[in-house]
Amino acid sequence: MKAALSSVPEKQQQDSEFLRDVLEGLGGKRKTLPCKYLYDEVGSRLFEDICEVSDYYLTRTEASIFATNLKDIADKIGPEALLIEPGAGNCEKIEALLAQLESPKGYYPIDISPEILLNAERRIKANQPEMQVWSAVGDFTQPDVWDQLTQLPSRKRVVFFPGSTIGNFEPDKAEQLLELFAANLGAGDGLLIGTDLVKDSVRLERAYHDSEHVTERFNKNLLNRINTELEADFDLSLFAHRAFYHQLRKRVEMHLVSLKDHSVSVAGTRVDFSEGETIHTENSHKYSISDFNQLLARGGFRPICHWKDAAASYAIHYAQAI
Ligand code: AVI
Repeated sequence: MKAALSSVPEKQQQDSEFLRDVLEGLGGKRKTLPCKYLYDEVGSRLFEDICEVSDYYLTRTEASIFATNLKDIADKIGPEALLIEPGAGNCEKIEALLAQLESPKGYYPIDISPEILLNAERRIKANQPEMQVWSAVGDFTQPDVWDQLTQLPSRKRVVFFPGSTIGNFEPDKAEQLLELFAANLGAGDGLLIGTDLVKDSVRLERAYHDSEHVTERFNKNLLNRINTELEADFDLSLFAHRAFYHQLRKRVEMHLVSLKDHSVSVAGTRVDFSEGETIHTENSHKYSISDFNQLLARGGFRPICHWKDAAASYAIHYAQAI
């Protein structure tokens, strides 16, 4: 398995990549920051809080679809499957599914945090001592973290990708990610994936601009992170959180809006903001069932079936690699 903790040169490389991405993003005509940087320790905790707020329906709706259809889902997957979870985090979502499967061959979680994986592995082993767990530390969008899969036994491999994380990828990147999944599966192997469905913009916008202001703190934390890690002097009170649904692009966009003309220093580089100018921090794409089926097909999968909640807010899809 991969090395457990990141070494000093690795950390320096991550820092300089962060600086490069921030200067590049803020130096463009339209300012942007990659959404992956929202998830430092504080940001990850804030995201967990978002999942609990009542306006953010995604997490609890997905959980209820799983709870209602667990047996059906397990039957679709079939016996002796190896489950692979890219971006597994605390592996919480998969536990019930693993317990429901017939003679599972094991679990292959992939995550950038070795500590999180270790804790998750311990918990799974405590609850299901027979379960084989092979953890892979790394970025799941990189082909090398998938390498060890070829040596593992299974009748069928199934990639488990819940949480509507696919929505945070631009459609062309989402297609590439599905292609990467498919490249690590054989024909007939499975993909179980959660997506948020297109719906009325009021409900969508409320989910990303919640009344408890947790998403606002999550978004603004990115500026805090840049201040702390890259010696910048963002004044958080000069930015407002904005989230809106873009009907044409079928995505919720998250921005930080400058409230007045001012300048910020980022590691010695001056960045000018005019009043109303925004930093675009995240996209969350919403799919209809047919749009997502088309994306699956472009990514190398045959859509088999899907499960929805009664209000058709959210879907869990099962597809097979071609
Ligand atoms: C992680 N991801 C699926 C969340 C979403 O809904 O796009 C991230 C998020 N951003 C703001 N709220 C939640």
